Amino acid sequence: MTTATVEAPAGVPVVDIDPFDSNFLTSPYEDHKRLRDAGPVVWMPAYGIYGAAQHVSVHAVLNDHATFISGAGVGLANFNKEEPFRPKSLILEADPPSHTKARAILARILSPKTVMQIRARFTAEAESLVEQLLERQAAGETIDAVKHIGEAYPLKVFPDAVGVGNEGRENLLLYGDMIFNAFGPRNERLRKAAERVEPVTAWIMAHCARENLSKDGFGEQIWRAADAGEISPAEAPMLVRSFLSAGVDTTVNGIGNALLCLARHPDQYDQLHADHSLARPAFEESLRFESTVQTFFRTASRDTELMGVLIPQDSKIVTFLAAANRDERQWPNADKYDIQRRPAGHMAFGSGIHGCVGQVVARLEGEVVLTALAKRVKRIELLEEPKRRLNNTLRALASMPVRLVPV
Ligand code: 4MI
Repeated sequence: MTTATVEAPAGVPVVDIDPFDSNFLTSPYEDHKRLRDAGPVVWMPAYGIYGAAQHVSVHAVLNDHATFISGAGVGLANFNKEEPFRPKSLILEADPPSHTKARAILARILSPKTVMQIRARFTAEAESLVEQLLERQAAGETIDAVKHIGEAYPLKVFPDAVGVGNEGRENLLLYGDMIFNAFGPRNERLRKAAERVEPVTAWIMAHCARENLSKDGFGEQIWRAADAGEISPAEAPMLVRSFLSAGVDTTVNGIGNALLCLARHPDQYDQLHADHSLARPAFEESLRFESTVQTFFRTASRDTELMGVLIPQDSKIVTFLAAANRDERQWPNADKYDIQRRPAGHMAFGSGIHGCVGQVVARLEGEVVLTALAKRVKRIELLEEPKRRLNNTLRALASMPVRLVPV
């Protein structure tokens, strides 16, 4: 569903690629290179939008939050012109000063101190999951690294930490698929995901209510911020919704993508197996190499110039986070997966004031899962070609049958 009606602005490189097309989403990396090589800022006639795919231009957009705002939506839709898919997020789809207030509350809850408190539990869950999977495999079951690790682990530890009960947690995956599709165009992919929007949204919003959250979780801490008058009682469920929106499908696929990288690069897995302290840098390199959130948009709040290109007020610009993370101008051997790399400055968590507020928890999950595997598994063998789950925003997997070769 393309709407190529807006004329190309003069002097801007034109790239006629549809970044929400199935072929693009299946293998985006050659098209990412075309986008980068066309220039730091390009015009994409398929949607009448600007695009940034080089590391330098993605960084420039994300670090000028006054010019490139989030309040008009961080997907293709311009909320100043069309109705949002759901009530706007108080943090993702907001600008200062209201963003600053919401951000401070979430940052306090998801702090390094919190990570110190949850670390032992997250580690124990990762170890017991790997142990249990090795037993099931020994009993003849085939392990699916997407379902049994990538999905199972975050669906256990994160809702536990937020304070959500066990019943119906699969709604978190359905909701994630929906909202991340909704950042793209209203295509068939979004229509399919949104078929179940009503029951799934009802489940999510019910679990944002105080009485349905445990007394010791992140969700209750939001409600205490409302008690303290930092936010209104109407805002509290909306901030809990941000946990449930951003905290599951992202780490599910971050872990899934990392496992696929390690299965496809056995020499790299060997290094991790020999030195467990590589778990954290391996997860980081996986985020660079296969970035979970592939794209986010901004909207120009005024006429502006970006790296020599004039951008009129109200224009949408898509930042290709995943393309920035493979930019050969930034990364030597950008297309090489190398867990020794330490890719500081990657864009997988975004950059600037909207940079992922949950990244300390995401990194903890990645680290402890990879550590638990590295200890008990000497090789991850792919039994079949993994299947992708195409999503307008996420680099996502549907299944990955593997054999975990025990030590
Ligand atoms: C980066 S992913 C993401 C972040 C925030 C929200 C959803 C997705 C939200 O709803 O606040």
